[in-house]
Amino acid sequence: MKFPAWIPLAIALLLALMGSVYVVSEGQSAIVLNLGKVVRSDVGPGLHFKIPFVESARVFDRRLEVLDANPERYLTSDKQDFSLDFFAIGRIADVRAFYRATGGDEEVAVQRLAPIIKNALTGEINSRTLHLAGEFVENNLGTSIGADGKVVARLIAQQYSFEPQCIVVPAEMPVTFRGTSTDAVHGFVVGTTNANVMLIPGFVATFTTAFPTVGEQLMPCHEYCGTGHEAMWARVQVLPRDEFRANMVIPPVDED
Ligand SMILES: [Cu+2]
Repeated sequence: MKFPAWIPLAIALLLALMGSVYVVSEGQSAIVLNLGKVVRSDVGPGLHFKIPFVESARVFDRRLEVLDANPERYLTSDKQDFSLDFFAIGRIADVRAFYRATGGDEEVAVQRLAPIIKNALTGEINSRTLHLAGEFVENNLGTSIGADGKVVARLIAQQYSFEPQCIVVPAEMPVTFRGTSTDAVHGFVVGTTNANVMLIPGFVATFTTAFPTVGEQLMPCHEYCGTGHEAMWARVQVLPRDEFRANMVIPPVDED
């Protein structure tokens, strides 16, 4: 008996009609759900099959996407008015985890991520009481080595000086600066490094840099902050690593 040629064609057509075929393009990744449960993930580009009716496929873009937040007016705890605007770039690293966390809805992901990013950016702190308790009390200023071995330099800017006046750092090691202002907006640059930040009341500015060479660098305020601005500067003393360790008199600070 001869097998009619139209039968396989008809079956293929039927399967396609029943939704058993799905396509994943370049830059995308898919998961297959069986009655709502993830049964296959990380399905790469190509033509794929699934069980009709029971299984469904969700395709996600894995390319970089931009999260653009709307500018928001922001009042710090000491009633300074700022407008905060930011964007973030990211992509879905784990499609299965993304689906579990958001139900596959990118809008949900944005709603969850935006406040986390915003909090990290604002790092709110009360500039009127920061000298009384917490990270920026006087004996916590300057350089310290944390329990994790990382070097942190904390400073405060105020009209018209930096506290401390001299920051001692080790050469050839990452140093994280954490600074804030108690009054006006100040700025600071460190000598010839790429360190250049604004110190704004109510916010903690933080950056990490390294000093390749031993020696002294000037750290002037570079944002006009009032009549005494010209005289507002501090120094960064870069010591050889061993000498720095030997000179550390400030006890390690507990981060909490
Ligand atoms: Cu200034």
